[in-house]
Order: sequence, then C-alpha cells, then structure tokens
Amino acid sequence: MASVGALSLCAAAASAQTTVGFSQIGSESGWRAAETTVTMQEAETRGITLQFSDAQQRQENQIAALRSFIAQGVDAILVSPVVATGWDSVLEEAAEAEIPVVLLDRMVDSSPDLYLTAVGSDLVHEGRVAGEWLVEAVAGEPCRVVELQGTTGSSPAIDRKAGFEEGIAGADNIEIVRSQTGDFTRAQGKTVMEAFLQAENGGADICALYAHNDDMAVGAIQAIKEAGLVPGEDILVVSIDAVPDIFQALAAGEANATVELTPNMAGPAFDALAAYFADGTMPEKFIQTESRLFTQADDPQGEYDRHKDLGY
Ligand code: GZL
Repeated sequence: MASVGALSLCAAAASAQTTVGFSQIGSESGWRAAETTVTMQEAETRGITLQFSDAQQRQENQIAALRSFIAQGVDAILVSPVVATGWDSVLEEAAEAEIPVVLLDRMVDSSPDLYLTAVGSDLVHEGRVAGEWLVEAVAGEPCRVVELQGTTGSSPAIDRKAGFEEGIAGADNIEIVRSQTGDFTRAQGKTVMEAFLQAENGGADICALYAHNDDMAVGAIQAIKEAGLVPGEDILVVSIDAVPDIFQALAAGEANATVELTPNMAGPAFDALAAYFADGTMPEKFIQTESRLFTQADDPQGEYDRHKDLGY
C-alpha cells in the first residue's frame, strides 16, 4: 500500500467518525448471525460508523456492495468472502482507491497484496481435530462416515474437508462413504442427512456424521431422530463452530464433539485497522483465532450459558 495511503488514512483516523463498509455473507447459520452482532457491537464501542450489507450468500451481491463502499469513499472495508475465487478485480479497485480491505473468517485465492490482513481460524486444523477425535472415539472399530460439507467453493468447505481427511488418514477402519454440501444451513443439513439415511440402509450402515458446521449437524440430528435412530449413540456427531445449540445437543447426548470458532473476528480486525490508521503499521497477513475441542465431558450446560453471551 502506498505510504501516501497511510498518511491519508491517518487523516481519516483523526476525523471524528471512521466509516467502515462491511460486506457480510448472509445469516445462513447461528454462527454467522453472531458474527454480525459482534461486529456491530465492536464498531459501536469504537465509535466506528458501519455500513452493513447482507449478500444473501451471493457473491455478486458482495462485489456490488464493495463497489458501492468504494464509490462512497469509506475508510476501510470488511468482507467475509462467500467463496474463495473471483475477487481480484474488485480488490484491485479497492487498492486503487487506497481503501484497506480486511477479510473475516474466510479466505480468498487473490494475492495477499490485495488485502491488509485476514482474521480467521486455521480451518484445516479444525477439520483435523474433528478427524482425530473420531479416530480416538471409534478406537479401531470399522466406521462408515457421512460428511455434510459447507458452501461449495468456500475456504472452510475446502479446508475443513482436507483437514478431516488428514485427521483420519492413519485409520484404515474409518471411511467417508458419502459427502455432499448442506450449504452451512440447518434446513439443508437435515435434507441431505435424510438422503444419506435412506441410501445407507435407513442409517444402520452409518457410524458417524462429520458436519462442517454445527447448524448442519443440528438439522441432521433431527433427521436421525425422525429415522428412529439415536444421535450421539447409533450415529456419532462431530461438527465445528461451538454455537449454543450444539451444547444443548451435547448435554442431551445427541452430539459428541464440536470445535470452537469465535464469532468475534471484528475485534482483531478493528484493532489492526486502528494501528494502520494511526501510523501505517502493517499487520500480519493472517491473524489467527483459537480453535478448541469440546465434548460431552466439558460441562455442556455451562458452556451453553457461556457461549450464549458471545453474541448469540
Ligand atoms: C468459518 C465460517 C463458516 C462457519 C459457518 O470460518 O466461514 O461460515 O463455520 C458459517 O457457520 O456459515
């Protein structure tokens, strides 16, 4: 970024109101809705004016929103990119306009020169932790796994699939027999799980479900129950996000494990922007948030209460 950009951004910081455009994917999951809530809270706390755009999970809406933010001359842009490809042109336009862009919770395949920083978890690690948990849980017994993938072409769907496969790589007893996108939503998670159950002898041939997010797992749990099976026992359930509802399922014994993803990506993002506005400090290209495994042994009811306060 040109140094003159830093100076003009310093001027922006000096102004009473910094304006940030936020292109949010949508509200496809409880986690996504919490991220939006927390981002608005963090902006208000900092006296930042947030121009919010909900893309309804459509990339063309996000690109249009970014172009609108650029035309408005916002001081910075936050974007959670619904898919990983197709961002070069609009990111180049933002760079031309000397507007720093920060990625939230998903990555793009564009050059890192085209964004100031990215805030998110190690998505491959999350999938690996889920796979390693299953390896330990089945302890060598044969296990046919069905997988609910996130949004096709999104970095979490790509990376969480790769990570899970790494996690089970050494266990010949575990096999992914069906894998399909549920687009990160409860409704599609239920629908796809119904198809998996029907295709797998009413579910009798399924040992475990790996879902790329808790919302799809919660929908799948409903389908498992409607098929007359006991989720968490007949079919093990492991997923990612650690939303409050998965802790309810853990407490009821209907889910077995989740990997936490914090909904507060905006705090680190705004902190990096503040330092950049103040004196041109360049942040690391990737600001990693923590991932933690929770199981039925980790006080699910207490974690439900604690996670309810994180923006949900
Ligand atoms: C992952 C994030 C995912 C969440 C889902 O970083 O992009 O998007 O895991 C959400 O709940 O839809």
